[in-house]
Amino acid sequence: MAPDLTDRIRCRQIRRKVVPADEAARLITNGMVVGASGFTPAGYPKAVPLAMAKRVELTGERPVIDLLTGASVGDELDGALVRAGILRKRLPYQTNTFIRQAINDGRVLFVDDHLSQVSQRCRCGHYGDIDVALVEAAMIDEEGGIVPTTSVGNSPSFVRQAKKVIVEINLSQPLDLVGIHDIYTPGDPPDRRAIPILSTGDRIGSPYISCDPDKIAAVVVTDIPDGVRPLAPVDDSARRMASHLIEFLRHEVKKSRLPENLLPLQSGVGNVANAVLAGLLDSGFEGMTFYSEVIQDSALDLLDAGKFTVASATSLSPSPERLPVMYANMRDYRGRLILRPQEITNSPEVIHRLGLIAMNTAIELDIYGNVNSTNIMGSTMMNGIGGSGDFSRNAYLTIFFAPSTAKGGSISTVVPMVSHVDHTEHEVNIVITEQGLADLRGRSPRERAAAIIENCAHPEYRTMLQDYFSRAERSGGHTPHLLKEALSWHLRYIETGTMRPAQALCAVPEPR
Ligand code: 0RQ
Repeated sequence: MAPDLTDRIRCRQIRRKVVPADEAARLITNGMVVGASGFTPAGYPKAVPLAMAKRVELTGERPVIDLLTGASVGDELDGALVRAGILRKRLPYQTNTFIRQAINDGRVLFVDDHLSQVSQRCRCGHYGDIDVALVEAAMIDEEGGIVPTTSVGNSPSFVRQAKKVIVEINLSQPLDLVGIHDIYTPGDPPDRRAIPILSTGDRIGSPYISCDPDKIAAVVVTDIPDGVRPLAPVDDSARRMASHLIEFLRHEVKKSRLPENLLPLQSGVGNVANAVLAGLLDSGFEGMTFYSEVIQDSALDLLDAGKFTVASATSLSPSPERLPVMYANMRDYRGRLILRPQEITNSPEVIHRLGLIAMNTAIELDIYGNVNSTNIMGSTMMNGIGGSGDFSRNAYLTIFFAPSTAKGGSISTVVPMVSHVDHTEHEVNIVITEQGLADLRGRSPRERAAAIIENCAHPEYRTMLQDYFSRAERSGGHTPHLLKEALSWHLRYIETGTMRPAQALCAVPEPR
């Protein structure tokens, strides 16, 4: 029996546009630019992309498109389109194994833009015209207002700019999501005004995305759940990083550089970020707020425990076990949980005004505090810069975490010179590994190197790094380096699969 859609699609005119997914998929044709909802496998369209991939299988007809989203999306979108050979270009962030492979093979072009900037660039035509906005919704109201589901991302601007809109009403997403969103679109230069957010919980917009009903070309009904990702259990390394963080925050409060309830916190995405945030539960800090991008399990725990009084983000991306629990509590979160467009959560203006404590994870960091968040060995794309640049450049305090080694200890994440740079020494204030914390504020490059090597490097690599630094220091310069050797640090891993035998090579002085 067909579901009763009266409470999900309240506009009668739009209810008549419900079609099967394959019919909606036919509206997306070769050469189109598609702007889709979705942010960290939450709130992305599922039925239409699956139908597009199916059409390739059945007919051999293969439209090739450019796909813009909020951030990473689930396999029903990225995975299905890549496997079907439909994607030409993709931005701005991804975490799917198939698309990552295609990007690194050169089969898909990837644009690694800052997440805060995508909406503006879309409105100002930097990506060309948006042909179709494909957005997942919990509900469409009487006037055609689209209520998103578990993420907002760039959807308001995609809907505004697109020639036509396809909506997926997802019945697996609870109607209790209605009222959680706060949709606000800033003006563009030269008519931009201040974004009026003065504290984490301020609501400045409407609970839906405005859309002319005539622009909605099709509505598809589905119940495929968000393909959220499991989170690794909190391990000893993460516990140690969290305890270094908490000790540091307590010290800053004591010195009156932070208020007792801290400043609004931002936390990155992934296992490390989630695990470190978990440490705040028993830290004794109360009355904290969370002004971030993504809400994962630990942020929900802090909200449930009342440690966070309010949490603002653009996406709800808990682990699969936590998803039904979050849905069940959604009504209770109203008033304490706000989902905003990513150009607002990641707005440099708001991040700077609120004075965030930004906490993100690095792939590697160098002895001077430059951070690589994106490219393994300087060339293989992992996920993308995401929002880390938006937060790190504009926060009150910028903190980067990394376990001191990767791949079972065979790689030191502290290196002489990062193989790719996303965040520079100029914005990185604090680095934390399980070994310890280096406070880089007010420190010269030579002072930074000494602190990072001493406090953060793994003991197995510390001597190598000290040896490198002392020889580089003797060769002079403001930021002393032995260029050939700094690069060969990475090359040795490629050649031998481990950095450990590098000890001998390190002893060879750099020709001057
Ligand atoms: O790979 O699982 O195959 O071993 O990288 O590493 O330790 O599980 O860490 O899940 O927290 O992700 C930086 C990628 C960390 C993420 C990054 C390998 C490691 C493992 C993942 P395996 P972990 P996490 C706002 C903030 C950029 C965007 C961002 C990220 C895999 O945090 O994408 O910050 N950040 N956004 O083994 C080789 C090294 C390595 C390495 C780690 N030095 N060399 N492999 N790995 N270091 C949110 C958004 O923007 C949406």
